[in-house]
Amino acid sequence: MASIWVGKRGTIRDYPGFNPSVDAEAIRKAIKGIGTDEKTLISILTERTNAQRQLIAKEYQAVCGKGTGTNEDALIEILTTRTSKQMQEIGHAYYTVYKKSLGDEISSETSGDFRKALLILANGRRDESLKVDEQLARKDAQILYNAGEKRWGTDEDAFTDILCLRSCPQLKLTFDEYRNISQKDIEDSIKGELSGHFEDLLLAIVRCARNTSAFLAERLYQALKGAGTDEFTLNRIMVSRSEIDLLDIRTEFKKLSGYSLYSAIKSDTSGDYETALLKICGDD
Ligand SMILES: [Ca+2]
Repeated sequence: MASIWVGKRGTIRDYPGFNPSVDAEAIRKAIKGIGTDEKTLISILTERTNAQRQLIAKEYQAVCGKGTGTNEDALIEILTTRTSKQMQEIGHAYYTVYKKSLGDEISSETSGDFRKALLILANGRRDESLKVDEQLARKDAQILYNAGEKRWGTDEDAFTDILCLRSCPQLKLTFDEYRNISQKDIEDSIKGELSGHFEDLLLAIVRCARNTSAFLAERLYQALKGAGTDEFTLNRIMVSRSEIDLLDIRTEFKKLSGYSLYSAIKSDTSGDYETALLKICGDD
């Protein structure tokens, strides 16, 4: 499948770009707690390397073993780390496979401000230009300040509009301006003003705007640490980022944990599963 988003910081070369079907499937699992049957899934993923297919099959088992219910963390992760163009392609893939629009599915499974923000992200409406506008950053920072810290209660829509629509470089500048105006970090204000999954989503957007690879490294760290392994998260990130920025994620992971992703996977997994993951990881 052709994609303009061929990563230069990936570890796997046999398949270019990202696969919207993989993401559509992961979203489906996140929303419904179940996937399609494994055979259908594997056939969707024929462009994938053998190692990747093994992982996806394993992921399917991990999710199906857990039963139903929306996995908000996975939903948040996918919707905050894909580009607008990718989200549009995921939406098409979702419709092709499930005969339902992604927006309708999200609407039926979520609610309130969380739903409103997810729908903007799912529609791929975030500005993707690399140009930044200092005046706009100051204006948005002031709007965020007025919508939260400065008033009693919170104007949630103001947070949603700015955080879901502005480009990542623009947001970074806005967060700097926000600090000047409020003497507070935007993350602290979000924690103080908002709550629940909506808070989690906006915090994820802030972290991704600052450094998506570091955000995903943190997710991997959480998936691997302690007893047991969150295979759904581990596999999803390894497969979906292997052609995009896994080298950067590896670097961030080492910074965060003090040890390599490779060694963490090696000590947490075994057998064919370990071999498949390590192949995707590349090396130390
Ligand atoms: Ca307030």
